[in-house]
Amino acid sequence: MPRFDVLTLFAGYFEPLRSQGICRRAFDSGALQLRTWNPRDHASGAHRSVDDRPYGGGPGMVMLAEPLLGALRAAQDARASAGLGPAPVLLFSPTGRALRQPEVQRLAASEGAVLVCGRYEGIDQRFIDHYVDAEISLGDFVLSGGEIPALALLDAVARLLPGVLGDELSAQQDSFSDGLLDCPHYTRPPVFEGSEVPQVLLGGDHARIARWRRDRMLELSWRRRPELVLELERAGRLDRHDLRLLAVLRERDTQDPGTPPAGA
Ligand code: 9D3
Repeated sequence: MPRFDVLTLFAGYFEPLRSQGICRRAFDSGALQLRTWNPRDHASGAHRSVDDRPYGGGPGMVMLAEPLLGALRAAQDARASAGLGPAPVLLFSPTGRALRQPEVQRLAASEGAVLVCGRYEGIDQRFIDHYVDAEISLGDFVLSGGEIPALALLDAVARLLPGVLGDELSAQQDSFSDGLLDCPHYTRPPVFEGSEVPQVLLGGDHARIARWRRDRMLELSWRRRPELVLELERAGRLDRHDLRLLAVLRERDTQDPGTPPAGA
C-alpha cells in the first residue's frame, strides 16, 4: 500500500485526484495514500520566501534549499511515525530521466516515495545533491513545474494497485504487452464509413486473435518506436514468432526505404 508525500507550493493540483476516477477509488479503498507538504510552511523571514534570484544573474527565480529541506524533514518524520522505512526522494525535473513503466511498477509494489515538485527556473543544486535520489522527467517539452508530472506518476501507480481498476485483466495485459505499443482496437458497428473490422477478430479463434494482436503491436512498435523493439530483442524477450515477423519487417524496410523507422 504505497504512500506518497508530495512537496509542492500548489497542493490544489492534487485535490482532483482525490475526487475523481481511478485515483479516487484508490484513495477511498486505502490502496493509495497521499499527503502534501508546502515548503512555504517551512520558510523563514517576514515574507516567508521560497525562492530568490540566481547567483550569477540571469532570468527567473530559484527555489531555496532550506524551505524544501524543512518540508522534506516533516514528510520523513511523518512517514517514520506511520511505521514506514526510509523512502526514496524523487525530484520532477526537465533534466531527469524519462519516467517508464518498470519504475511505475516498482513504486506500486513499494511503500511509496517523497515526490518533490519544482517551480520557477529550478531548485538550488545543493538540495538535489544532498537529498534527491533520482530525477524524473515526463518528456522533452517544457512545463511550468513538477506538479503535473507528479499527478501523472500517481495516476500510473494508482491503476496498478490491486482492486483499483476493477478489471484485473487490463493490468495483466500491461505486463504481457510490456515494452511494446498497444495494438488497434475495434468495437461496433462492423462497418464504419466503409471500413470493416479485421476479419480475424470476428472469427472467435482466440489463439489466432492473440497472435494477430501481438503481430500488430510488434509492427506498430517497429514503425513508431523501433528502440522499444530493439530493447526487447536484446533482452531475449521476443519469441520465435516475434523474431520471424521482425525479420519480415526489416526486409520490408530495405525494400521500401520511403518510410524508414526513425533511429532503426
Ligand atoms: C530555460 C531552461 N528551462 C528548461 C527547459 C528551465 C525550466 C523550465 C521549466 C526549469 C523548470 C521548468 C519546470 N518543469 C518541470 O519542473 C518539470 C518538467 C518539464 O518541464 N517537462 C517535462 N518533465 C518535467 S518534470 C518537471
